[in-house]
Amino acid sequence: MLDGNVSAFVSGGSLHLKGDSAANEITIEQFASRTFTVSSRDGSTTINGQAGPLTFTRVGKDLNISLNGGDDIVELTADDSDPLWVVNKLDIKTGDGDDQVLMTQVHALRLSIDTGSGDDTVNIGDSGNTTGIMVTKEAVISTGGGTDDLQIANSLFKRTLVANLGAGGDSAAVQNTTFRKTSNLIGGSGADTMSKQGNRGKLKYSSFSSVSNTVDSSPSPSTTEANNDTATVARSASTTINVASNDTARHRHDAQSGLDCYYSAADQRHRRRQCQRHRHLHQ
Ligand SMILES: [Ca+2]
Ligand SMILES: [Ca+2]
Ligand SMILES: [Ca+2]
Repeated sequence: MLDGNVSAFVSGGSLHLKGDSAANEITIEQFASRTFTVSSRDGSTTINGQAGPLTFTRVGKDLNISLNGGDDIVELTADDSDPLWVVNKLDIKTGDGDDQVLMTQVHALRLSIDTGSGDDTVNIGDSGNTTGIMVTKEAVISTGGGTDDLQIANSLFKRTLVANLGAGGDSAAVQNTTFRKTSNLIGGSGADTMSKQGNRGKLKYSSFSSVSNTVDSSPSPSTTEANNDTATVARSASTTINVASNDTARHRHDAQSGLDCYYSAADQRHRRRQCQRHRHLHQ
């Protein structure tokens, strides 16, 4: 099958999700304590050979996600009033390919994200539109080679975060996030850019060629073509996005004017559902 299969099983109290070499796209939600529901994000990725969603109970330890090659997408999402809790370690490896790791309203004891090679995106806190993650102990993020984009917003790291963007001309944006212990953001080789705004605590950064004290909330109009691009428009911002057939466009929710979002056909099914949840949340 084009978008492959993710095998899922609980072992020793941990939920393991293992992708194949195809572009696996999954969403993980939690509707009861220690229980995770895994669904296909694109309608074609299967879970244990089934269309899904599938629910796994008694997950008292780790959430262990390894998606292997292909342009994978994994999203962990919940509502403000009821965050998604990982009792022990949230461990995500997305391997080769241009991957996306998306998180909103997540709590974890420990965090490890490794997106491997390729032009990867890690977006925690939906570009500042929602709460991101609270990590009680150590957090490590590595985006490896390729032109990566790391966004962290509205999050709390009770101990250290070490984030390394690896080789390539990467970008990072950190906003409204608290670091209780001295944390490190490392640009690595290549011409990397960083923007930061509204953070608390100590965040050291190194190997960035450009640092801004403002997270750009009104990006200039962008044109995305040819590759598997991702364009993100901040809240209340106005822009024009030209979306080619294989791209993902996301126009952000505007809390003042009400719901205003549209998405490319590639993941329209899931995105429409998420918009409805946001609408409900803000009413
Ligand atoms: Ca894969
Ligand atoms: Ca990758
Ligand atoms: Ca990189």
